[in-house]
Amino acid sequence: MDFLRNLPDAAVLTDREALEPYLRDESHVRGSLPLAVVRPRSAAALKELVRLAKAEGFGLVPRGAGTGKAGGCVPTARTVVVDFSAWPGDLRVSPQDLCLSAPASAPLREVKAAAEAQGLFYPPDPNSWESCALGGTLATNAGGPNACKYGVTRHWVLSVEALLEDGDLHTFGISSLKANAGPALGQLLVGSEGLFGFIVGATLRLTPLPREFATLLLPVTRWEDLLDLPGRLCGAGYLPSAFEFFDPAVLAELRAHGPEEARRLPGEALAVLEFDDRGCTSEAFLGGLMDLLGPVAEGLEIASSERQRQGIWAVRRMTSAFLKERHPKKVSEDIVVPRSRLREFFAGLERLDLSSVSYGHLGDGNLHVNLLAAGETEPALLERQLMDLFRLTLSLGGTLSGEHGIGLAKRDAFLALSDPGQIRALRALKQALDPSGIFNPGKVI
Ligand code: 2HG
Ligand code: ZN
Repeated sequence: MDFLRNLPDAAVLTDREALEPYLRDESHVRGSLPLAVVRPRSAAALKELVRLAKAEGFGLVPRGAGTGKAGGCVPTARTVVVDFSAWPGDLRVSPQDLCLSAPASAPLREVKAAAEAQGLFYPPDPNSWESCALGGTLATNAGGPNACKYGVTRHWVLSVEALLEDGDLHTFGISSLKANAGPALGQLLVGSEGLFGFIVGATLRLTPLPREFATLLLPVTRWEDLLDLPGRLCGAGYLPSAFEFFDPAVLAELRAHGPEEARRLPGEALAVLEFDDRGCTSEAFLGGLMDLLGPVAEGLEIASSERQRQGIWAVRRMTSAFLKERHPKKVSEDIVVPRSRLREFFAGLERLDLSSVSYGHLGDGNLHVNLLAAGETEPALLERQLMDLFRLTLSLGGTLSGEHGIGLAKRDAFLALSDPGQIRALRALKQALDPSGIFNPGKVI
């Protein structure tokens, strides 16, 4: 790649062997071999990259730690991958402003730990939280179990610094929750999957660290009995910090082939609920909760030690990798339906011509519907099955993705099923903010 030879402050990789790992993320999508991978270390490197991309007609694909689930960071044809792992910057916590600033390269694990060291909490907790980079979570607007109470990444972003098509870095937002001088342009970049520019750093909102947890295992014999619970709990004034579930098929598989902790899990189906409000372990709180949950549960268990709590979470956290290992070609979805429509959703799913298993974030309606036999299903049929699943989801006021994004994996369905006005608006924004089409071409739209 001759034209990248004089790029300042950047490592440039062009060996096929070095490029191979960039062809994939954690989705089932595979990319095309990029022209090169660049690891920029300064604004000057980015400025020159943007200039070259326009002059030579190649696209730029942003990459954090490659843990995405929708193919947002896999290269399309004639692109250079911009790997932000060497992007410089300090991680700084400001307890007085209840915020933290960090570069895109910061591991999310370190972001969360830095907040905790000051008695503060950064809630977004995607399953990859121990291995992903902050930049990727910003680009994809990552979620996780805690979204049930705390929302997703965008709800914790105060400001972003981003590379725009002029080749310069620009900052949107300030270190305060109140910033109302014009529309929140930074929010347009969060979750944009790099369509309008690349986020290189951010200032994140923090909140006091919860220190009291009630973690409950709620087994049921008829798993549909779980489906009204998220709505009923919220209606009664209880907001869990997480409300996860395993349907009977996932639970049976975990119990039969999972780790030691999974073998002891009770019930035919199971929910894991966690509360983190002050007082959530008091008799008064738990008593009220039992009145609500008791009639549904077949023997509720409350984790009695931090060790037991961590054991429960370890099982939940390994479920995605565990299923992937057992069904390497499975396709996993990330749909959302409103809490109040969960029962209708699963009744509708049963009527569809597809065989699926589900687990995930029941408390906010974000369901990981998995088609385990996708590898053996004829591609046209698989596509039809996924479209049926998406149509059912949309008919109930839901959406195609709650936390993983659209990327390449869901682009065609997104284009086919979205309101045409939404797609027109997105295309107009793309044209205005990236007229040369250099940022993450071929993704989302
Ligand atoms: C989870 O909740 C992750 O475990 C991954 O979002 C889900 O693999 C998946 O589809
Ligand atoms: Zn998830």
